[in-house]
Amino acid sequence: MTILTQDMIKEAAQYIQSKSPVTPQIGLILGSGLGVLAEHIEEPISIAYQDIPHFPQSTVEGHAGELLVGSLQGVPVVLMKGRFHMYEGYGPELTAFPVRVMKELGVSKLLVTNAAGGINTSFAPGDLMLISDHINLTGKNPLIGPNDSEMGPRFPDMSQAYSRKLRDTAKKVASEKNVPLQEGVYVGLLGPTYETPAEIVMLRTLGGDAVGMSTVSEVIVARHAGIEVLGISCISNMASGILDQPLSHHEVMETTDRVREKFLSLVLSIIPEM
Ligand code: R1P
Repeated sequence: MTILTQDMIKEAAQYIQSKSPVTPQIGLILGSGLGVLAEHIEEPISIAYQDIPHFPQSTVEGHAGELLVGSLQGVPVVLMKGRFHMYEGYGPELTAFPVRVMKELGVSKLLVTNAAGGINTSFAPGDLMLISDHINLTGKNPLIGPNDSEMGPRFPDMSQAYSRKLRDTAKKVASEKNVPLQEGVYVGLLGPTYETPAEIVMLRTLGGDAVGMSTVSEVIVARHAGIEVLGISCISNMASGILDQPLSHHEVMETTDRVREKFLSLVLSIIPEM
């Protein structure tokens, strides 16, 4: 476990502030293959993760390892083109370190996105799913260890981990833009293996609609820090055992590329309404 101190958070934030004068209101984390949104940032300042003090490095295809500060539809934002996963060898607190830095930069709302396998058999690859809630089955929690009460409470409330208000806004925008939007529960696992068919049956029985290997740590830290969260999954494939075909990250990337216009249309319209 890495103990992340206020000093480390401040050092990272100060480095970013030294590159850009923008005070971001919204933070965005772009999942596998969903980095296309970064192309729409106005007057972007791009910072490589490797240059930011204490930031981990992105090692997964489809995660560029680049932080952008600028504005989206006129709203000041900080955007992560690529995230960190525990299967890369990082502890949960490190995967969520950027959320702490976002808070220090002034962020009050977070939009998390990910590529996820569809567990709900009424879903289809290419669907977008509003995350209504999550089940953390990683066996890890980024808040393990001493609690710094200046950062947040020892026992954070998770009863509305994904803000109902922001979900209502997303649903309203999706209907105005005629973008079909599923809604469901995201199950976070450790990875990096995809699930077995038996595991998918179990996850469906537990109430999961989509499954992935990210997001839950980021959302836990965001809620600890008092940041409101909106989450959108791109159903990149049907989970194991539903279709008679093997799963691959290649397919995940292909699907996220195919839905890019729909994803962009939805997210770009949601941002000014958040
Ligand atoms: C597997 O194909 C990868 O895609 C998803 C899974 O979590 C895993 O990392 O990536 P994101 O959750 O980062 O979108």
